[in-house]
Amino acid sequence: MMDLKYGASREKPREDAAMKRFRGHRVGQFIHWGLYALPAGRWEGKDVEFAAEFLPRVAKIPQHRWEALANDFTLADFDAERWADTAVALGARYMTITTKHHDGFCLWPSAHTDFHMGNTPSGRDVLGELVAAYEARGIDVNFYYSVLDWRHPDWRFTLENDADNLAFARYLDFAMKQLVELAERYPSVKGFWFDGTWDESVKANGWWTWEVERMLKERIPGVVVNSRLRADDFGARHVDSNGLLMGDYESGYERRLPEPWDRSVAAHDWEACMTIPQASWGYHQGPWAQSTLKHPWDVVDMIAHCTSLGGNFLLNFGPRGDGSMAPAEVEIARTVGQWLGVNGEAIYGCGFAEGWEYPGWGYFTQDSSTGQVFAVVTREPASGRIRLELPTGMELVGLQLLGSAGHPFNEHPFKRLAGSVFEVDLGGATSAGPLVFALET
Ligand code: FHN
Repeated sequence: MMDLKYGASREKPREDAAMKRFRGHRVGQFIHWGLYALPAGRWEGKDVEFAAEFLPRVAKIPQHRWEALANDFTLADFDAERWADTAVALGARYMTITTKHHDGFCLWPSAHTDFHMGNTPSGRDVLGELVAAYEARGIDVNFYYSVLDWRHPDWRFTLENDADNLAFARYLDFAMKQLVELAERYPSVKGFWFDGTWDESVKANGWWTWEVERMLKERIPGVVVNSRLRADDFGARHVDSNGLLMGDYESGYERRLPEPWDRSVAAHDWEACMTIPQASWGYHQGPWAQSTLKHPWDVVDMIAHCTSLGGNFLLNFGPRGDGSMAPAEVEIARTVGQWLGVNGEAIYGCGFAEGWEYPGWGYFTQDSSTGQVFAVVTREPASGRIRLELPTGMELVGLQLLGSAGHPFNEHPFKRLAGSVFEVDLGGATSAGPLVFALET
């Protein structure tokens, strides 16, 4: 083991109450909202087929024109309560909101820049309103913060000379002040989700990422911090030079999930984040994004996939420029949430089912407190039958289709094929979306 000053702070996952709470959530709502929601991927009449939040870079928009968007950010249809209702409809247990994205615009009235919500026509503290609305519904709020800042004069991608070093030291000081401000203004925040930390400049300052984590943990007991913040003494990210995870959970799964049979990921906490359209986080009005919205059952599949490997799933929403949620995204939230309303037992508080092999037709999940195992059938075979392979030597005593108490299906649910291998005929089982069975063993 190398002696690292800024490496991982532990070898095993955290087991305190705040971490267990985060782990049990399994389903979260990510929100990307900022000035980019106004042009929504279109500039001077032309659709820019790239993530909407990258519009100022991709369309090479002069800085003064981008900043002028703040005058149009009137919040005409923004209602934090309605956003929080969408999270409830989705069945989300936590929400992660972009306090500042790469363009530097802040959703709270920061004392350290003038590029913030307080200087828009309404002057409202959007972040404060969201924290209040979500917490009133029992939903934890986490803050996304982009360390990368395209607007700040002291930001550097690389550090080529002393002048760069000096400028970047000022930048890190500015970012630290903003983070202290966020922690002090909104002390009920449950987690910080860092982004924009991949550039050489940040990697050369692993000490700062370590210091940020320490500062947040000192100010907010139990706060949960993602691995993406961290770099060690040698610039290794997420995982330090000794192979240990930095931060509290691995946050590298972005618009991708681990292979469903890769049980190695279940050794630590992790979270995958996912867009609803193919590739935009901020609201993109063009057909490029709107024609690729995911089907709710794909989302359910991904939720079960993550749960089966002990990970959380953070589904992104991109509210529109007037502050309203996009109706198509609200609809997806409702359908996924209805499924969770019936089958959430197999998701919330559940994780990796030790000893159960990946079955191909879906996933096994296991309740971390009761030990109850569930089979989530997201890909029903054409045969209408699934092969249930239990850990060797285990007996299947019965099956209960969630949400179907009294359904005749439960009277003839399975037959033995050999040893601990059983077959379940799905014929006759009806449900809105993927079927879930609680297994009695
Ligand atoms: O560039 C960003 C992107 O806009 C979005 O915020 C995602 C969310 O994980 N993170 C970055 C890319 O890694």
